[in-house]
Amino acid sequence: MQKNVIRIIGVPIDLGAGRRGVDMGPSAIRTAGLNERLRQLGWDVEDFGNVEVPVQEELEIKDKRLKYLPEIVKVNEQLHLMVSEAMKEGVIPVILGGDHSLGIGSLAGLASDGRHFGLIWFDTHGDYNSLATTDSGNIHGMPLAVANGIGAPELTSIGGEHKKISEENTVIIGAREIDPQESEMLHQSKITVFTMRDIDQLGMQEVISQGIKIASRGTDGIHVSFDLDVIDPEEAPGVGTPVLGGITYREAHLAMEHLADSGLVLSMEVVEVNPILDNRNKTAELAVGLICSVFGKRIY
Ligand code: B3U
Ligand code: MN
Ligand code: MN
Repeated sequence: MQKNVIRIIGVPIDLGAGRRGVDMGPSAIRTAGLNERLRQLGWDVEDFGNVEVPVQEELEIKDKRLKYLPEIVKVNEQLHLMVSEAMKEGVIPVILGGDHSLGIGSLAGLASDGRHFGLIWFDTHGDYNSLATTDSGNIHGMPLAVANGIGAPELTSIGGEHKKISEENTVIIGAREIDPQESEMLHQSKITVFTMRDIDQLGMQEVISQGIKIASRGTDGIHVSFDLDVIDPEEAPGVGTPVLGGITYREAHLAMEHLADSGLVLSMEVVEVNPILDNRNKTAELAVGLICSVFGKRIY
């Protein structure tokens, strides 16, 4: 077990998203100084570079209801192997996106070797669509469903036929835009959803405390999947899908600090940073700050 090692894995993919640009996310996050900042916190950082992703201009969409399916399968098979390897070696994978379709591979990698992890999914969206419910055909709207065994078999079978998450230990935080059928599917599951309304009523302090309790009950630790679009576009303009009414910079950091205090974080991904829409790399810098808060940065 190498307890003090963080392994960076970039996934420059935007094939799962409706809009171009989040493929530049890993580069923007690295440019914002991630590796150096983590080293200053005392971590050994090894950067494994990027998973290879084909260029969108060279591809054609074969199925409009599952856009770029074969390519997304290939990328996620790679990512699954890299995350699985990192976990085996006892290092902490930090995955830089890229669109949220990469969650399919990261969760499959985490679930390898029978690992039983809790999941906290920060997102405006439910990411719980499938072929039966998607309007867009964009696979970044599907990873949570896929991880729960719902969706195209090419996707659900990555890393094996089993479900990759335990619904009882899965929590969405910050939801404010869920499609009607997606909402029905989520209600039928045992996934806990804390919407923006819940955060307004209870406060982030209470929501993250409950979230950590749910995600840690009987599990080996917690994976943090952070879609930057959960933060209000005022503070995080550079995201794939900006939606008004998100969590604040301060609420996001508070949540990350509680996760750090829990000592339970196994791994993390930050996704949907879109440098094209960003303001002087502000959103990528915010992403770096959040990762540092999870991995031990203290104000005082
Ligand atoms: N639920 C919609 C929109 C969406 C999901 N994730 C993002 N957007 N970023 C869909 O396309 O499935
Ligand atoms: Mn997402
Ligand atoms: Mn989202």
